[in-house]
Amino acid sequence: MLTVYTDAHRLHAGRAELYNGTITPCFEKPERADMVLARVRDSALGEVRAPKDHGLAPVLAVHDEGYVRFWETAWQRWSEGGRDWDALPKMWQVRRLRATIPDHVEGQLCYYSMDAGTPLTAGTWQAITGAANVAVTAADHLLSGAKSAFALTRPPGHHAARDYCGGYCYFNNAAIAAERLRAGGAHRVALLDVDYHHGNGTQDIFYQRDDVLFLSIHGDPRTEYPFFLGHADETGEGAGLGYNANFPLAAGSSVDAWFAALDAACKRIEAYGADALVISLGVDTYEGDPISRFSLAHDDFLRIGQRLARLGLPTQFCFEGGYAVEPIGVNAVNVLQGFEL
Ligand code: Q9C
Ligand code: ZN
Repeated sequence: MLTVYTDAHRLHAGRAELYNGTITPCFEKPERADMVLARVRDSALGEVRAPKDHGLAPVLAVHDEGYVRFWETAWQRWSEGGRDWDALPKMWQVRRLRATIPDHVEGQLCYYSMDAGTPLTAGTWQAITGAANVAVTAADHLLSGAKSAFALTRPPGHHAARDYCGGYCYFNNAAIAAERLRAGGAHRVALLDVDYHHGNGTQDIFYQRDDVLFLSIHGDPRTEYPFFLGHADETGEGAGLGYNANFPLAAGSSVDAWFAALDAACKRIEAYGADALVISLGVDTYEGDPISRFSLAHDDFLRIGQRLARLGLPTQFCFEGGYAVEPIGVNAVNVLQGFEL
């Protein structure tokens, strides 16, 4: 399987997030992707290729223009006058506050954010445009006839909606890939999110569409982040009604319950008649993850790949979460190797 990867992700190295009431070192750090890349190489998964530069058009195909332009100049504006530390939002446009975009960079960061876990850093723009290029390059590989591709994207993307960031995500890499596949001729794309957290951003982007079926298996938002989306009764809207499927599982659910949900999701994908599959591949479902509460073991990740392969679809994996850094490479690459068994 081809892996698409760029070192540009290292330029995004946030210092801190607000977690559990304290300012804590970021869980989402460069070592994560470095570990996955090292495992890709050690396991001889296949070629590792740098992305092509596709410019902003594929990003603008799923994100709001003002949102994208904000990120382009945000660090420069934030650091003018000598701030050389990261920015974090600390206020949100909640119910009955006006959705008016402020002029000030800090106000804009608040407007475009959903949490205080997602810092603006000196290299955020380089990293997020790099990750988008990784996702698009992998999608193009499928469009040229490949059976599979691994987009080793960092930072992750699935919490990022059309016009907001959150959950360590800025541009929605998997959504960008799905849109690219659609534009390149795939009539129906299924996008399955197996990260521990609900893919609220991806759901938001495709909620009113029937050409991209979104499915997500995740910790029940009644107790788990992102809290405000990901319930089972969210089934799509308008033309998209019936094309969104959430499989929330209580925190602490068994591995058997998780695989039963995966099986149900796969059956939905089969019934849909997808031409291509995008997997939002988070491995924070691992039993040792520091911020999540499922209990998949190393070998379970092989089983995920095997089950997905049975769908027989051209499949792109986009890397998302996973915060137990030491085993992150084994867990992620096990999915890819299981797929190829
Ligand atoms: N202070 C992914 O796995 N935790 N994101 C709370 C807000 C957020 C996880 C942060 C967890 C996000 C891609
Ligand atoms: Zn996650």
